[in-house]
Amino acid sequence: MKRRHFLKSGLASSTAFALSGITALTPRHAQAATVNITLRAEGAYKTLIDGSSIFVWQFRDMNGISGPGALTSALLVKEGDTVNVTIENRIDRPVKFDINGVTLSTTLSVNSGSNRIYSFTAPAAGSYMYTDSHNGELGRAMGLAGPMVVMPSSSNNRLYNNGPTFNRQYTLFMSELDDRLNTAIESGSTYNMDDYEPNYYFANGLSYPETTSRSDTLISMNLGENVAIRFINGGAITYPMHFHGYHVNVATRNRKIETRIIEKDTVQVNRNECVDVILPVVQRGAYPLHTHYVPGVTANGSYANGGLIIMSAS
Ligand SMILES: [Cu+2]
Repeated sequence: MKRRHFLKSGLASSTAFALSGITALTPRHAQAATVNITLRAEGAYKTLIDGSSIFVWQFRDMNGISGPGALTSALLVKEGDTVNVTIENRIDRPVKFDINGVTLSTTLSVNSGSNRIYSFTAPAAGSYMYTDSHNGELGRAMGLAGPMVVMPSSSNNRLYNNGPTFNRQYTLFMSELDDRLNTAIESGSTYNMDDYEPNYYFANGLSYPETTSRSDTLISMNLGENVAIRFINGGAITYPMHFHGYHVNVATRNRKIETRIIEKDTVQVNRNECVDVILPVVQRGAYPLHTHYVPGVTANGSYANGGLIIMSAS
């Protein structure tokens, strides 16, 4: 039987995740020149929207500073900061901490059961993603990735120095999982990424309607504001993010400034890509924002779940 064609009937009730989020990521050490962070790479069980419990990998912030939504970690720094990230590897194979666009103090991996410090100077302001580059796509599919937001040195309401201003900002880390992969890894088996066909989808680790119960995945805005939304593709598929009710301007793609500003209602976020947009709030009301990839708004075939959030303007 083709299990992907088996549709569950009815909507499962919302399941609460244990971790609280941070609205618009308050800078963690606004004045500090040195930021020390410890992330533990570990296996954990994630309760999904339909009640199933799935083995995942995650980077967990050992200082207890969780990311937005249900993410267990997120880095928020200011450009120029000295950042020391200690990786404690507690999964069953090596991991290598990496940030696309950032040169780290070492390119060595961390063996299972060991720790290693990766240091860097916080780069130019923008949205980044940290990953495990040792396990590559499989590592990301299992959950070893997270957002890093670098704020400009001179401002707390611009995407970068002299860049577009915003009244509020949201970080939306998009990801998904294929539970067959997770089950295979849990049992010590292997999985061919060619067979990867995800069946659960997340914004900040949450599946709709969970996204409506967290302040950092329920986009709340006021008429006349400009809202910055940072899309970070932490998965292994593309995310065409579709807005109802509004058009947005793409400001940057992987920190590269978009020179031709075009109003869009769908923004393609490719694999390994971070896309920052500015949304001018031109009308009041509540509108969905979701991936246009249809399975992306389901949970194991059940609609409406997954990567769907609500924007609400008053
Ligand atoms: Cu739609």
